[in-house]
Amino acid sequence: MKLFQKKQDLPADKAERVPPGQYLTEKWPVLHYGTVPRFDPKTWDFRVFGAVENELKLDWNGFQKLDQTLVQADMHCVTTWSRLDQRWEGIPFSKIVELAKPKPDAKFVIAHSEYGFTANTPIEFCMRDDCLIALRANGEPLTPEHGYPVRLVVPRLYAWKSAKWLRGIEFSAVDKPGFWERNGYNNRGDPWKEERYWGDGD
Ligand SMILES: Nc1nc2c(c(=O)[nH]1)N[C@H]1C(S)=C(S)[C@@H](COP(=O)(O)O)O[C@H]1N2
Ligand SMILES: [Mo]
Repeated sequence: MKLFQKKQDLPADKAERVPPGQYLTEKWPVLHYGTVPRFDPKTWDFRVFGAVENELKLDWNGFQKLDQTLVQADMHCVTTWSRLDQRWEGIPFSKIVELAKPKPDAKFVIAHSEYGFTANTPIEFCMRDDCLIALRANGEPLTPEHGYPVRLVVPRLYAWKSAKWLRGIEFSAVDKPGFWERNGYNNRGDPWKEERYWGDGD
């Protein structure tokens, strides 16, 4: 098996799942800015805040006890690799919505991760049933490089929105461009529209 496969070399059922300008990879590359944070279950907490009826603050035990789901989804990185059929397990985003009750003016979801990393996403991409806060990937707990203990997964957008080492979710009426969005990446990042960098699709 080649590590990277071009779209024209794939069977039709796979080729149609690869967005324009992307290659398929069998391995799972690691991509992020900065160093991998250490996880301490005693001090870790998860906050849901902003434009919500019920702010939440959960410790590691409380977070793990939330009902979990399994999502199979493709993953597309703006650096042009795509992986098909990742199997994610974790808390469905709808569970966060059910508990926190975003207000009607909440139009954006801001993911907050370790070291102040943030990523902004229009709320409609998080409201789809394939969005979750993952604890496991492909049958195993997330590895430290892939976001342990938890990461956001927004399959419909480029993977930079899928914030690793997630510590909180903010609902917001106003958009707040995140780390990559302030550093040249597109504010929305729909792979099917090739919204890769500033100016694409404007
Ligand atoms: N906290 C944090 N999460 C992050 C990033 C980052 O720099 N910091 N990079 C993103 C980018 S650019 C990509 S492509 C994906 C890659 O996920 P992976 O390393 O699990 O493949 O993580 C995203 N999540
Ligand atoms: Mo990326």
